[in-house]
Amino acid sequence: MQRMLSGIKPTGQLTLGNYIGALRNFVQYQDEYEMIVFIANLHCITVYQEPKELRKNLKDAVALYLACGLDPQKATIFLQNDVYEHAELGYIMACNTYMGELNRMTQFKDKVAKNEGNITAGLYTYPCLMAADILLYDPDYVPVGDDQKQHVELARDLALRFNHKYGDTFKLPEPLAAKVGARIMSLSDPYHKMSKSEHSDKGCIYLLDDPNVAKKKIMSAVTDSFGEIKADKEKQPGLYNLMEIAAALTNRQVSDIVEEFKGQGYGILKTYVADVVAKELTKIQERYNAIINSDMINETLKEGAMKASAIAHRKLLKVRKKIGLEIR
Ligand code: ATP
Ligand code: LTN
Repeated sequence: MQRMLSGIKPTGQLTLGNYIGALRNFVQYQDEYEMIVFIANLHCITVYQEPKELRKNLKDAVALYLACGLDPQKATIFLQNDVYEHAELGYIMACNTYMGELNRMTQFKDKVAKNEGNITAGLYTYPCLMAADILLYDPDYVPVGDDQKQHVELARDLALRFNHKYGDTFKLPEPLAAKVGARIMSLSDPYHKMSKSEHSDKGCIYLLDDPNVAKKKIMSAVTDSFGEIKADKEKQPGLYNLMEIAAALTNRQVSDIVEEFKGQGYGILKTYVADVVAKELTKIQERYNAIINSDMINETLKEGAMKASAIAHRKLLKVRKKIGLEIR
């Protein structure tokens, strides 16, 4: 069975974008691949997080992973810092990465351009830790959204360089883009992705939003004044985004939804999308409520860390030996 690995960085509450672009696909992949997913808590702190809030977000993220259908019997689910090997290999990767390579990372450049101040060294070397997260497990595929593709490509370059310098050690990972919904857009500004780091809440649906609040957000989503239901992503990005959300959640094609609503008003389409989203959130939240105060979270993380550590430990030993760090 081929192996797949991905991480999610819950610096806030998980969104419908995370669900459609990532989580939901992981649930499908767990039947076809040996799936490893982790909560990238070390990545979260590259930007300051209020500790109490971070703890809540991390716990919610695990509960939501499970509520969305990830099954700890099938997938290995763990917290990044429970497996110490990530930090050590992250450091080793940083020693094999050129500053020029990190300077080219668009995500870092964007953050610097926004000039939010207090940019940390951790944020700069983030891609080295991400490379370690991946290379420790020799995955065949790394499913990520568009924004993370460049980081996976760097991991691949670093693996190649390491193999060349020290002999065959790492498998070269391939990024894998989601089929539908790789980029769900903000409801209030369809030119930007739906994101938890957005300033206004109106454009972003959270998985733990009250379903009625989510419905209202959909009903007031920005569309256009053409007044015609068509699948035109360029000219009618808001409308297209709504149809893409519904298509992803119902396993339909956008063209199929266009056929159904052609000639009708936007309001009717929005009501349909709002109902689809509210139904999905209700289903997820029912399971979340059953999980959040149960032992399932601790058990899942303990079991997951044990399984992941066994793989990561073997790989790190090999790396230490290849570099010449081991003298026993
Ligand atoms: P931020 O929203 O703060 O920029 P993020 O949501 O991209 O962060 P993660 O929580 O690590 O950061 O994202 C987890 C996964 O969800 C990634 O693979 C990411 O590409 C995907 N994802 C995030 N937002 C969207 C979106 N709007 N549409 C589709 N996929 C998304
Ligand atoms: N950088 C990613 C989260 C992440 C990740 C990984 C994804 C950290 N390590 C390894 C895939 C593989 C993000 O911000 N979404």
